[in-house]
Amino acid sequence: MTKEISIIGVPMDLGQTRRGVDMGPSAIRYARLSERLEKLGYTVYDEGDIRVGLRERATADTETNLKNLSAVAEGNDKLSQKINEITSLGRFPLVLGGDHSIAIGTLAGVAKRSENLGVIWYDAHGDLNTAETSPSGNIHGMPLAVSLGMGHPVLTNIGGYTPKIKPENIVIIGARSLDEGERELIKEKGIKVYTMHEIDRMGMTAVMEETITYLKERTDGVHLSLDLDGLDPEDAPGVGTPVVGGISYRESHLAMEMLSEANIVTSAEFVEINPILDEHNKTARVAVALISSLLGDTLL
Ligand code: B3U
Ligand code: MN
Ligand code: MN
Repeated sequence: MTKEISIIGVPMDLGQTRRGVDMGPSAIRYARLSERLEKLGYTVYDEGDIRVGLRERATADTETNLKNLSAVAEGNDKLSQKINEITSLGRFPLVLGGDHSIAIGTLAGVAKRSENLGVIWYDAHGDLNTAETSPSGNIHGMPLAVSLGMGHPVLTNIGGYTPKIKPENIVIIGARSLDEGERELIKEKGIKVYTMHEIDRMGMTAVMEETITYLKERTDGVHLSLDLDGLDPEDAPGVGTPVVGGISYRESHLAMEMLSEANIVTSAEFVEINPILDEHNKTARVAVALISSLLGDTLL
């Protein structure tokens, strides 16, 4: 893996309705991300934050039920351009959220250089809703569907092409809150999912071994999209939509360490940290610890 990392903050809170998730990038930087990565031998370029527009006055787009559609699209467009600059320099893009709607821009950027991009979606949710199936109109519940080419064209066409990824190149890990439309889509498209049931039953070691083998066979790069609500709220309380019964801190570390050993991850994002809902920046510190493990920190 390249020893050059670019950090991009995306203070986006328009993909959902709770305030505070826009402070995620600051909280992660405050938890000493750059210092940790420099200690691991990386050259770190902090690219600062992408400028995100303002919350729109109307609660939802009048013709769809999508909240803050143009501002979310605009922020993601800027993000995808920034990612293109970074990958063209051969650096590893590390994106800090912000709510999960920013995966639309990250994937638009990273998938441009990849015929067969793999995606690990580490999340309590599927984020596979469209305007038609969404119970909330919140775009942070839609980025995986958008990246598959499903959803409003203003979102699916970000980066100037669609789709970004193929359903068979996705692995969802940690799911335990899926809407009806998402379940149907998972079955229809044959998306690989390890719910909490499989994690309990097989153990995280086997889940990650299978995931790594599966993605190695069919992809030419892997994007890790890690929503902190994939973890149990005991370990990561600072998230907007906590769901009980999640992945533990230890299991998450193991998953990151196994990905590091396999050396398959080519870009990553850590999202949904809400410092207002957090306890003394615990969730941001967890994110920094997981990022370090992903990027090669070993205990010895
Ligand atoms: N699936 C629900 C809830 C949700 C999705 N992502 C989060 N919450 N964080 C929705 O609104 O689409
Ligand atoms: Mn998510
Ligand atoms: Mn989630």
